[in-house]
Amino acid sequence: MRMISRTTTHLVVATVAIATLTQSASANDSPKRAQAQANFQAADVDKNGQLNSAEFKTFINHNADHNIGRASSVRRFGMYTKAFKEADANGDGVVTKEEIAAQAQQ
Ligand SMILES: [Ca+2]
Ligand SMILES: [Ca+2]
Repeated sequence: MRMISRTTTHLVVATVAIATLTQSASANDSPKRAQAQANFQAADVDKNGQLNSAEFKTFINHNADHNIGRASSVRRFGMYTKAFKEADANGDGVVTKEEIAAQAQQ
């Protein structure tokens, strides 16, 4: 009887620990996503909702400042053009929010 109650206690503790971990992971993720959106707005100088290559470079630099995704590596190695081509999924020369969101989910 005593064994059973101890096992149950352990299970409850483990479940709470997992729930806490999951919550903190999403809590960390959400402000970064909000920051990335703010960076997109700030980088989109002409406010057309899309980033051309110059605006995209600004976007990467803002993201690197906030340690978002691979931006700091892109900035360190100066790989803006490569990153821009990767983000521009349909190759029309501008990067939309949707294209960035799709890339972030990969
Ligand atoms: Ca723009
Ligand atoms: Ca595009």
